[in-house]
Amino acid sequence: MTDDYTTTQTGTPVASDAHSLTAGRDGVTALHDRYLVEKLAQFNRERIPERIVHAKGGGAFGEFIVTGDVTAYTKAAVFQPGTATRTLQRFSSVAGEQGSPDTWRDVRGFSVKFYTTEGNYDIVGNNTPVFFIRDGIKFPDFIHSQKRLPGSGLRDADMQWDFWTLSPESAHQVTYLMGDRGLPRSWRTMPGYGSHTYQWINAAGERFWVKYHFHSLQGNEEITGVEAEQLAGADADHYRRDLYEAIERGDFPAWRVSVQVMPYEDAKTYRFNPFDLTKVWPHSDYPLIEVGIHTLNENPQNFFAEIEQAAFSPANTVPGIDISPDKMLMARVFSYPDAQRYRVGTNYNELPVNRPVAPVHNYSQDGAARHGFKPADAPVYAPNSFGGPSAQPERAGEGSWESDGALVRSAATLHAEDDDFGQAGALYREVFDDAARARFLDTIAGAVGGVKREDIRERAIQYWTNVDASLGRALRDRLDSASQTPDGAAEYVGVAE
Ligand code: HDE
Repeated sequence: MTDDYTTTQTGTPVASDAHSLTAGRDGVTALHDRYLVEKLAQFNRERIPERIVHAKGGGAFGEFIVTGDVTAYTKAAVFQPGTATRTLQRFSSVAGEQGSPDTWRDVRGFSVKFYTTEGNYDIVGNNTPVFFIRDGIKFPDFIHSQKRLPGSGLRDADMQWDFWTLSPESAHQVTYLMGDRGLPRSWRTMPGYGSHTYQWINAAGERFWVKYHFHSLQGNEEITGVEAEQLAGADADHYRRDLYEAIERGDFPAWRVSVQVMPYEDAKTYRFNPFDLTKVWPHSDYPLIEVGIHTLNENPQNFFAEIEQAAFSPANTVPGIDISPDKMLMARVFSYPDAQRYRVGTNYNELPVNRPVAPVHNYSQDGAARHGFKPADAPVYAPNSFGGPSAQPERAGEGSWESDGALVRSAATLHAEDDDFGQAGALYREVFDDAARARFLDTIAGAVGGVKREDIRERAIQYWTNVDASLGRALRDRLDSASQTPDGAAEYVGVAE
């Protein structure tokens, strides 16, 4: 007899790994076979709900080392010169389910958790600097349009393009998505962005607006639509495997982290709304300032415990860092902890992967699966006369901003150059080269070619005409010539899916 014997969940040795208890060899199975019942019941509960977005992903642990000096802008301990902080990063696709191929064209999630001495700090961004919408109230509609039809369970070009063309603020992000950025070669060879504008507060209490950029030290590399489709069939886990294997062989991927910093007062008079998530800030106005290097150097030991149950949230800020008046960001700080209470459970922050290295002092207690507790004589309410924790505002280092105070539902802003198509057109004309523009036309012709309803297809042509008039004409020509060949539409692959 060895010490490596099978037990029930409560530690009792079991009689068999392979044979249920039956009344005779052909008789009925005994319900009182406790191990059989426990084994089947536990198995039925192995899955937790997948993330409603960003379900398919992978990740690793790492280290962030500050190489620059941004003390003039933030007092956050994690960004003080020379500081090294352990991190967790998760990459993901947005629309596909857990088993979906990594190389379907999509935006990629780029989430980093910093286990700082002042609490967990999460940057939950994407590999694009902008987003499809600018008000969180539209997010469920947007995601529904990118997922599946309720009846057939199929993805559908009509609903994707219907939503996008009725939401013209999506043009900049759709230009990224349909361009090369939509198909990275690997997670290691793509950039990351905090995307939103965040707030930094320095030791003197001065406030700044910042945007985060992560530039891959491996360089940016993309794949073609054809390669992506081959990979989707040959290895649905291409990105997950690539990251895991690189770290196993000691080839640690790294990113240079920089920020653009806007003085607090500039926001009021900047030519467009600097809190609009559909816009980038030109580097000529706000150049990049290096903060540090982020390196991934340790694979998870257990994918479920450490990646599936990882809970990233833009609500996890630390002293010296706060949010901004971006409506999307304000919706997100509610939504993520809410999703995690549902998906992982009320006490998700007690799990090792989510637990901060900073001490936790507060009056929250109980709830499903709670295992941490305080001494029996610790006070359970505040204020109290028994020495429990009390809030210290000077330690919290919160930010703030002025608002006019009136409650409204409005898209209006006071900035001169707020529009939907300008930056999308600049991306197409000034950032893409000729070859990228040609690939882009192929991609949108394929995607719009999959739209069945004539009015939606027409709106899609108008949408791209608004981005760039010559692009709109070229798209119309391509779609017209495709519809003249009997099976022309079949030439186009549904690349948006
Ligand atoms: Fe998310 N998003 N999101 N999102 N998102 C989630 O959180 C949500 C948005 C992003 O690696 C969910 O725990 C709303 C922008 C990433 O685990 C959920 C809005 C950006 C991840 C959620 C947005 C993102 C998520 C799903 C509109 C980039 C994966 C389960 C206001 C700047 C995090 C969960 C990981 C995940 C909500 C928009 C990135 C439902 C309401 C913009 C990388 O809470």
